[in-house]
Amino acid sequence: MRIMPVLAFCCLLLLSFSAGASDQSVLKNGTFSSGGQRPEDWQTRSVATTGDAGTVGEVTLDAETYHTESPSAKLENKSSTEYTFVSQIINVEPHTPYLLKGWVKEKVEELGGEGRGVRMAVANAADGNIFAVSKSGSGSGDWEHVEVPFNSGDNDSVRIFLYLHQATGTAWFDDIEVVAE
Ligand SMILES: [Ca+2]
Repeated sequence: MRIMPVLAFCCLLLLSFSAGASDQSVLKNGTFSSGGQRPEDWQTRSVATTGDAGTVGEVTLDAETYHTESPSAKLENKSSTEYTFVSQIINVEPHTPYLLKGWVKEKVEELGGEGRGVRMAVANAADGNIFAVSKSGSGSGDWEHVEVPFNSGDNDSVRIFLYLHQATGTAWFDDIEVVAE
């Protein structure tokens, strides 16, 4: 008779402990609230993906369009050959399931030949090879919740990518988190 309450208490303790742990994002500045012109803790880059370089896109902080709090990260491409992204290397426990999640808004005007549009992705920190990715966004719409489950495998760090790939238009990202599951 006395075992049940003890077991129940232990279960509650375990539940509250794991709930606390999973609330803790290992990603920094996922709200993009730190930084002046550029988001702090994130690397930003835009490259032309064809020989005729032309223009390259840009990453700014958008104080007008955001999910819960100003600002968001705004990625813009002027041609459908550009690839613009923000990325951050985070520490993870090896062989652990994680969830990359956040909010994405897109206004894609034209997708290039091999364009993958708007995506959130997880890559090996060492070589940048992507091993988990969200579905491709290539339209226009309001804020949408996106989740990318992944397992860290042998990695003790991974690189998170938020990108607008070979598409003309704009992608906004906000409230990005990575939590252990
Ligand atoms: Ca924000």
